[in-house]
Amino acid sequence: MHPFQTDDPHLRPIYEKVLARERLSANDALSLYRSADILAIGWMANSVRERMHGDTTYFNVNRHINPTNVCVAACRLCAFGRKKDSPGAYTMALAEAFQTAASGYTEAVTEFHIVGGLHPDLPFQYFLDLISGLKERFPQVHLKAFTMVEVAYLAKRAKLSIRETLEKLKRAGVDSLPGGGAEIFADRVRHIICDHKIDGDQWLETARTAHQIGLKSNATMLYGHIETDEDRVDHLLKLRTLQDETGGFQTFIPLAFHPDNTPLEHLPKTTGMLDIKQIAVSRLVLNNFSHIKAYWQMMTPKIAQISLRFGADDIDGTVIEEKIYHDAGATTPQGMRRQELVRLIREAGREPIERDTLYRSVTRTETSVTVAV
Ligand code: V47
Repeated sequence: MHPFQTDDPHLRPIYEKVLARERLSANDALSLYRSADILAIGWMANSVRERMHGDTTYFNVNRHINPTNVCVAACRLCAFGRKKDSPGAYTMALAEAFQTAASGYTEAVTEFHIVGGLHPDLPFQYFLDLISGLKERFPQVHLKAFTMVEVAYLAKRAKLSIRETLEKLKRAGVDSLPGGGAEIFADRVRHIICDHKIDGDQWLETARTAHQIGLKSNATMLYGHIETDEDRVDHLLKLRTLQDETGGFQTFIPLAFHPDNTPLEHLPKTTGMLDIKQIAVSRLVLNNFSHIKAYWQMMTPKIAQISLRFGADDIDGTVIEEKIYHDAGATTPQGMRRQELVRLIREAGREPIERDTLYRSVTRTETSVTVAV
């Protein structure tokens, strides 16, 4: 590796810390956000990434299922949710959800990623039946289902505690939780972009409870709207603190805000510089997270590929049918073939490793799939 170089005096002390494997402070994180020396920041993030994973880059073969877009919340950040009787509102009957899961299904699929709106009428039993029905039909597929926001809403509607709700979901077959709904924890921002959601502390508390009962989860941060650098740093440090306590987060996924078709449509889109810097800052600040994911659907395959040399070690999966970003104007394909993901990773000079949701490597022979335990 070539030597570290920078003209930015604020980055030197951060470099010393990175070399010594010391944790970065809030001020260090702010200096990273405020520096334009993307190559120096990327050098540091890449060195941490290679220290942790070498050239290994993870991807998986997954399918997204969004059982309903009906949502009582009316978050300004969202183009996906609909009121119950609005045009375009849909709710899948259970049979339809099972059919969606089966369409395009091959033995290669190892994960269903299941998230949806906060439906005012669907009973908790619908979600339990959805999960147990999927488990029965696809027993080898990992069910990564329901964000902390959905779990908290289901608990409220079923008049159960968060713990009881999570326990019932786990018993029905939920294997882990995705990282959505975290947005930005700062109240000031949340009031504007997602006023109807649980607050940041409730999101963190729900994640804590999930981890305590043995469910792993991911974590996300939505950036590139009205948040400040300080808000982003606050968000990252809150996640780092909870991770110290539970160790239950697997992957951090920074999500770039897509404004089209949302009430915040007037905001500009994120730039390549910010997208790449966000990946690098995440890798450097979240030293207790094993994985940083460059979600190609959100970043575009081209930026996600470059991110693999700026701190990211995961590029997500085949997805098959993405709705949340495409309703908000994403122009990426709705799914990507396995070979195409492999090519993106190889051309970045990295080694593709297919993983399951728990980061165990998946090896394939022509007729069978084996997950190493
Ligand atoms: O929580 C919604 C975001 C999230 C918009 O855990 C938007 O592996 C940008 O969490 N522009 C859902 N973002 C997606 C998500 C996710 C995706 C991939 C993998 C994983 C994982 C999780 O999408 C929401 C919200 O933060 N979102 N609307 C929008 N207009």
